[in-house]
Amino acid sequence: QGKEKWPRGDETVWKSSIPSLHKDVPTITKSVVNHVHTSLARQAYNLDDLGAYQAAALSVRDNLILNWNETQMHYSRTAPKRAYYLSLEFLMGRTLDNALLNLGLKSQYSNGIDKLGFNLEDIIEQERDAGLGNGGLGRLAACYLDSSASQELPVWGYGLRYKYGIFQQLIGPDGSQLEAPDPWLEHDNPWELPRLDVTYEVRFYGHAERLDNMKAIWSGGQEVLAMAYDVMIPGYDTKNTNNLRLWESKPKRGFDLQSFNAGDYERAVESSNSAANITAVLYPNDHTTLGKELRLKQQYFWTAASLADIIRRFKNLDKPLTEFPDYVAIQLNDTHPTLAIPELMRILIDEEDISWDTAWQITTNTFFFTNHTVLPEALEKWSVPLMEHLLPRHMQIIFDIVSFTVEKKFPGDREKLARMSLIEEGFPQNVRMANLACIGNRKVNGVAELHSELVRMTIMKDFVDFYGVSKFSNVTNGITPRRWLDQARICNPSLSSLISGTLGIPKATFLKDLFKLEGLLKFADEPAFQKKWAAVKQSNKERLANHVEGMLGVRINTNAMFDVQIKRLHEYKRQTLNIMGVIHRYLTLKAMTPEERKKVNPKVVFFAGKAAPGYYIAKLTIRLIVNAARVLNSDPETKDILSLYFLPDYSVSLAEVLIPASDISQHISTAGTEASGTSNMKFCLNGGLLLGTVDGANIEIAEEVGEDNVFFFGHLTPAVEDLRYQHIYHPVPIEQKCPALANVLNEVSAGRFGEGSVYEPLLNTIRQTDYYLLTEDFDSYMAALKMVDEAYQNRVEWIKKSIKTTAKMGKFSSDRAIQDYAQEYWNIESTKVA
Ligand code: B1H
Repeated sequence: QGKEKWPRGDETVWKSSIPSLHKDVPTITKSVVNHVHTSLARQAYNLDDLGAYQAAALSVRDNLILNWNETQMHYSRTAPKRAYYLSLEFLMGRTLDNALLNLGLKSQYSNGIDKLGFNLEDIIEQERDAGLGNGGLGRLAACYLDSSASQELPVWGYGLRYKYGIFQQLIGPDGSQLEAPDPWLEHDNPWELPRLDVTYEVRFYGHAERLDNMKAIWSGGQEVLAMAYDVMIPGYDTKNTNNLRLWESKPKRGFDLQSFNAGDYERAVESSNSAANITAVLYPNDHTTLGKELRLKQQYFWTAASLADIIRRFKNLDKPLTEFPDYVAIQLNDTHPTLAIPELMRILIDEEDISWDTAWQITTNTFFFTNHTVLPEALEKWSVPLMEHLLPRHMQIIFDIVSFTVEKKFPGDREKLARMSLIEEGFPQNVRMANLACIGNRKVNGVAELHSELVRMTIMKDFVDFYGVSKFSNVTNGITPRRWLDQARICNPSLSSLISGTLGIPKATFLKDLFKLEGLLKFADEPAFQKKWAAVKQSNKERLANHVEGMLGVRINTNAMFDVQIKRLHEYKRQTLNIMGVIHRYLTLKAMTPEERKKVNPKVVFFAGKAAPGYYIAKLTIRLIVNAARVLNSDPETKDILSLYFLPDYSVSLAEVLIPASDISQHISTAGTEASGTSNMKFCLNGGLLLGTVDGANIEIAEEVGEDNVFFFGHLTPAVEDLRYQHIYHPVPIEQKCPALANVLNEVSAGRFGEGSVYEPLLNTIRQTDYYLLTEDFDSYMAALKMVDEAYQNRVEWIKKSIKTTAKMGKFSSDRAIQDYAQEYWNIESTKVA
């Protein structure tokens, strides 16, 4: 087919018919109206905001497609080495605003939409978030795609097209979290292109018969189809537009003909339902593994389809497979895609007739592995019987990997072998995915300096001895300044315009080189600049207040300090510590005279975040926050100086309103538990100060902005293990250890915030083992909060800290992070589309 002459027909007709970008206002309005009339089959008289959004989105999409086409053509022609980012989660959020900013067409579209009688900011709000992820890990993947495209790097993402993304969170009458399905595709999704012609067959179950030469034949079982959907990823200020390919599962045939002919219609559609189920829903269990067969099916389905696609593209180059690693680098985002390792081995050995050693050579030179957590409950293990049942050939290959690698090197050392083995002994045996990921990769990295050190010292210690330390390194996470600085400020005067005006450089300059923000340092002491800086923060607080009013129907005091903790609910992140601190503050205020209370600076505390549906303790924490909020916000003595809000259904687009409005944000994980954190960077980039523990990327943020510009508290990582040991073997009653916290627990228990007995299981986690060390850190936490209060009293000093914080965020651009990966790991280069 490729050898045919093209275009077919009359070349001049083709050439003169190629569409061009909608760039100027008349062209834009024309294309929007065109989509209203044709794509939507509507007209001016029956167009609402949703319809206007859809038409505008389709018009912007036209532009993206043209750039996307050119980019892909350019990559095919120049055949550069490419990198692929395999992630089970891409937490993209909304697209319209981001696409307009990256295309540099926001003001043109705003004018055009205005002319048609709509308001761009309003129609932007019509878009549903693409919530195909749980939290930081998924949002990181989205930031990395933006940075790859913006830096003109040939990078594609591969993921799953879940029909339902992260669940919608509702708050029930008793204050508990309720879950509802996320209907993100209900209004159709203009940002994806179904590729009916890009499909692969993926096999499950069946049997694997070994032949000689280490080969085998895998046959039988169930076959399902993977179909591609392409999502265009526009770079900022460049034509380069990369691709995110998401797979949907489909039955190979509509229904099973044999059962159908036998008159058993239910059975006939059963198998097609089971195929469609694979990509039905995102697993919402951040940081825990359930060992569920459907999840393993998701992982294999996705890695098999992605690898087949990557290999097909490589084969177009007409190179021998031994050169595969020269043209392909594959980054594994956590252990979720680890099956790609035995899958590539299977393809090379069974289908391509390559020897085991050469296949292993190719495989281990292709993959790179990022670890995102050292928490034991998050380290994936799959039971050997389940693997044997679902993926019999892969299980054989994993056993072969064991005998050809680790066992060959340490035939004697049984203990070391047991620790390093891919197989954990037990009933049943388990496959340790982190060990497999480590052995099958060129490089392993953690996501912040401390975390990478912990990876080397704990979960990968034996492998460091085995391979040498150079295989293990660090790439500190980053965030895209396009979404998290430029776009997060949709109101005027926006922070990015203020920065651009002050530095006298165009926005694009510092949005592409975030270190340029350092230029702000010399304005930090200028009263006029401080005033403007404070005005931006104030207007963002007003915007948040309006948003909350729309959401909850309450009016927030925007003269108060805004204190924000927004992230997944988890014991290690210690939202419980925060809420206990808030209650302590409340009790302290209640004990004051009215005169004393008048001197207190008002404060509003915000929480937002989802709990995994089965995570009982995390859900109790939400319930306590919501019920405490009801008490605090209706107490006439204190509500003007302390109020509390739990904002339901936290999402990327809610974060975009919350983050720019914060004065102080909290990142208070037990030391050594939060691998990096990325919202900490987003808050600081927006001039919010940080209250946190000495953990994850907090440490590197403090290194950049200086310790006097952050509020640190709590025990350090090396102390944690010993403290836990003390709690188990030499427990001290909480009344003795931390009377202030004991008092708070007693008040909760006594029913001050609704039926006390409900909270007992939560309170007992603190009273008993206190694994996350709340009793150890509470006093220093309260001391840190006091320092925050004092610092906020001196507003000018606070504003200076805020300016200095933003100025020093250069390091945390995901552009820096992605350059690290591109240069140190993938060995790929930028290639600009002319
Ligand atoms: C992070 C996860 C995670 N680490 C399992 N690990 C999941 C693990 O569905 N699962 O099975 C989902 C997510 N997520 C986060 O990654 C870290 O906790 C953050 O500290 C870090 O900033 C983020 C990005 O590296």
